[in-house]
Amino acid sequence: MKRTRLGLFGLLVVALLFAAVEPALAQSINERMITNLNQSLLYVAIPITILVEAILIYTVVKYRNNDDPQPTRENRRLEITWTITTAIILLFVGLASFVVLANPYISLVPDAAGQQPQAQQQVGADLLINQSGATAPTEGDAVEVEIIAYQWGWTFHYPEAGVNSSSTLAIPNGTDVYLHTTSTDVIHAVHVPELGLKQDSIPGQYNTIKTNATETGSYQLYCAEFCGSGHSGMLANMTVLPPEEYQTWLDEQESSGGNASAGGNASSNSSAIGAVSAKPA
Ligand SMILES: [Cu+2]
Repeated sequence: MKRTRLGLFGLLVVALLFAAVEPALAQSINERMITNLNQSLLYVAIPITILVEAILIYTVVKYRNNDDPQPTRENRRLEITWTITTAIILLFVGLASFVVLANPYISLVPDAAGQQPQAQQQVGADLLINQSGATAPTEGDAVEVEIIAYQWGWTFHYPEAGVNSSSTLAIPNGTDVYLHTTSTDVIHAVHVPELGLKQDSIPGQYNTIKTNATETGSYQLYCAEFCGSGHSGMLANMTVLPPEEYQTWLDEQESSGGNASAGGNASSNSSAIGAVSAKPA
């Protein structure tokens, strides 16, 4: 049975090595973490699948003409081996998942009082530090956007600039962005699959997504919660711009008097449909 044990440990080592390999570039920190975790779990699952199927096929073929099958006798070493191996694998899966799930980019937990999203407090704290310290606010400062969902469209509100946009959610790349979402009627959900973003928009409360987009480009924003007959048209364009272009965009919205009434309906949102696909600039 020594060979079996060596084989099992060999497979485990190979799986963990694969898991340590850095995967391809992702468009955001959120997306990279999710993809990393998926790949890590896959690299663990594939060797296990192959091992189990191989033993199954081997057993079926070898004993296919056995009219008098005998039960397996106790084998303590084999039992200890598979118990420890399984424990290591489960620990790896549990720890890897926990590290990702507990990360603020994946699940931002509101504070205990439930009054204010933790993100807003963090941003507030950052601003205080910047104001009291010698350093002026930089381009690295976090950006906050309020995403208001309604039947059937979106309003993207930029509180610092006092700007509203209905068809485009623009953010700068390489910057922490907090998206606080709520709804004015029924439950909707913000979903940008290519950036690994998803959060429910619920009337009467704010849910916050923290993200940091690494690649510039245009991405499709969907409503991911069925919300009535206009649900399928509830789309918008999420654009990740270099910080200077983002500032220009914001100034343009400001000067053109970008406000909630500017095309805040389903038909104007549908104009974004053709314009969006992942095209890194
Ligand atoms: Cu919706």
